[in-house]
Amino acid sequence: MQLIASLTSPYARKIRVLLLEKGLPFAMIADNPHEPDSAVSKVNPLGKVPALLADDGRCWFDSPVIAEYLETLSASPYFLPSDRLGAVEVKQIEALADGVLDAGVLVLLEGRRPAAQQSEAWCARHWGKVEAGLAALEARVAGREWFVGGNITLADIAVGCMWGWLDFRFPKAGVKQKYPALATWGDKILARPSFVQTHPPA
Ligand SMILES: N[C@@H](CCC(=O)N[C@@H](CS)C(=O)NCC(=O)O)C(=O)O
Repeated sequence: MQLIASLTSPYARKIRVLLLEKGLPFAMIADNPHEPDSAVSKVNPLGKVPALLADDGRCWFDSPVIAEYLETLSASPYFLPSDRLGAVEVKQIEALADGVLDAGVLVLLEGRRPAAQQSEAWCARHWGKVEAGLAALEARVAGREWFVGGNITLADIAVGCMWGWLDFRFPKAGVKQKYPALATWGDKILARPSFVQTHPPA
């Protein structure tokens, strides 16, 4: 398998963590999706990382789809519960974590536009989604070891990648102080070898 990914993408990190946790061998093709001639634009019409080139020649994107695809391979441990409702619950948390990222990415990119073109209202609107998502995740994880059930699932991996990315891109936002249950939980998941190995470069 080949994974087209950037080293800083939290969506790609989700897949790299899953591959490592499952012990599935893969070749990483480091790519910059923002370059016009990016490798990913040749296989994903949306031009976004990650994209997975499977051994049977198929190409999968985006990260929630790749995560589900990996569950179809005979590679334990599995990160979606076998009961379908439990799996939907996990996917709901994944969607929330990814949605926090989507909003955070919009704020990050807005901040890279020329100062005169930036909109404070736009940033406030999308940062509001980040805060609302974090508040919901804080309430969910308080007093729990894992987000769904008694074992690590895709929900935990998705939230862990989102939490690590916020610290990477918005270290001064104060989210660790504001969301202490998430912070304690985050310290634990980010210490797993699969997360340590995929830490974004400085
Ligand atoms: N929903 C997608 C989001 C992927 C995404 O936004 N990736 C970013 C990198 S973090 C990207 O490739 N951006 C390039 C672009 O938007 O052109 C997923 O979960 O895979």
